[in-house]
Amino acid sequence: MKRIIDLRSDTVTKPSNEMRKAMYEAEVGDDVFQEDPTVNQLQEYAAGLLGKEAALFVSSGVMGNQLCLNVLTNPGDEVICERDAHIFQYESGSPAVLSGLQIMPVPGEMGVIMPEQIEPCIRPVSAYYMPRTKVVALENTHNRAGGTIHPIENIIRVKELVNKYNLLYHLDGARIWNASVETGISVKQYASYFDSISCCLSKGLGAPAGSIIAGTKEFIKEAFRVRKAWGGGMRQIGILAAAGLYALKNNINRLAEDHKNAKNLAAAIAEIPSLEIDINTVQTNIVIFKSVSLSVESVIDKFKDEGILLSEGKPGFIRAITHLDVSFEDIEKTKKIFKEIFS
Ligand code: TLP
Repeated sequence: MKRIIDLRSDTVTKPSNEMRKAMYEAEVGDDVFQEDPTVNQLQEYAAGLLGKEAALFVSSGVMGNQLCLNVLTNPGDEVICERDAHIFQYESGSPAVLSGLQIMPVPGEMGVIMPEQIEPCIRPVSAYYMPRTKVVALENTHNRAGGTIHPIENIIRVKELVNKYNLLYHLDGARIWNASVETGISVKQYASYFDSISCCLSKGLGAPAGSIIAGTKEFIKEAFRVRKAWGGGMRQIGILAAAGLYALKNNINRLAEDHKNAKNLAAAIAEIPSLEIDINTVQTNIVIFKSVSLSVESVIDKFKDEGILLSEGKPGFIRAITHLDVSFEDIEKTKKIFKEIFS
């Protein structure tokens, strides 16, 4: 059978044999009673890694972000985020549906929004006829911007603004591990500026499902309650938590390899005249580019015929993501196919 090189997302990773072994051997209990030892272990380990008082294992990145927003806000509040943020573009309008929130999207540069852009968007407290600004949410790394890393200096400057206006600060850190590995800044430091953080175990880290949210004990206690209300209370879920624990303990540092592979591929794309790529955005494991000669659909189809799967990054753009099931050799083969298709 022809080997498929799946670059559609880092969500497509499959659990390795070692991870499956950890899942098989996991001790389990009823997590709705908070009696699953493996879930409890994962939550404690993740809280320690992120430097937060407590953490909660949730089913997905969307659930993580939405639980955080729900707990931080009241209906009618407003959340400021970058216009291409996942919570605004790809979470099915959940801030409105699940929490009665309105989003104030701010157009950013490489996924970054500056305090100078955010400040004019903050509603005056005296304006009772306006929504109340409650949360500023950042995304790091930024998916739609191409896996870009949010500069720590700007995270700190936005934090100062958040403090000045008594707001709360959320991080969609679905790929915070990638940012940390690339910059050498610990996830603990990244998380330290935020009231809540959501991070995925099922992307580059290779777990089959699950995300972690973290914050104060009080915050997590309320998130635990809301998770149950939303039908997210699971039972002998230690089987999945074991995969998450394995991922956190074994698969973070190797993300550097994915970043090397992405840069290798991006450099080859940059040499093809009919393709446009901003090489500055290729900072971690995502490569976003545009074809001037072919539609997104036909590029995806042509690569599919060659056994290489790509996806649409944002309208008009094609996305390739590297991950632990994509090797150096796979990238070399992909580069060859690029040359053939676009020669
Ligand atoms: N991203 C997926 C798609 O939804 C686009 C992908 O293939 O990249 N935050 C960020 C920054 C994300 O990229 C994603 C998933 C999520 C949250 C949601 O995670 P899941 O899919 O676990 O709900």
